[in-house]
Amino acid sequence: MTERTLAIIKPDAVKKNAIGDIIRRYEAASLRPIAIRMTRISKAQAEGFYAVHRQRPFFESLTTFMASGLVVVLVLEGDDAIKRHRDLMGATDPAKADPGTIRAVYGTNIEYNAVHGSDSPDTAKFEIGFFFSEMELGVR
Ligand code: IDP
Ligand code: MG
Repeated sequence: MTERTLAIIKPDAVKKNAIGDIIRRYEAASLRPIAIRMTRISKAQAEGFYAVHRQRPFFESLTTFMASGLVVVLVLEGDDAIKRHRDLMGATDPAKADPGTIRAVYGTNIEYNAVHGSDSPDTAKFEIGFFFSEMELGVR
């Protein structure tokens, strides 16, 4: 089934000059970018985006990290996009991610792990709407 998912190339991966290679990996996997923006997320926006994690011990550090530099946010569309994107990303902890996955290649540690991907259809809907308007998504 064709799905949409939200991807973020996090500040650590942007600083590693990995934007091009990461987007190439999406396209090679037939996860087509249908909306894309380079931006800087404020601390408050990061707190809203990661609200589900607000009770976690890493919340403060994670939201500071996400607001620490430029990010690239994208909507990817493709067959079974949510799960296939997660597979391409690899496990949350780059040390445990399968070899060749984006996090294995570009992640530094469990927090600075290069990329974000929605984890369910409901999450994808919330996360896409967080960054992109109906008009930007429009007819694709
Ligand atoms: P996910 O990004 O693989 O879906 P989540 O559990 O949703 O992982 O966590 C969101 C983000 O929070 C992770 O991508 C990572 O940046 C950070 N994070 C997750 N677990 C830890 C931890 O144990 N320590 C520090 N940061 C963490
Ligand atoms: Mg998650």
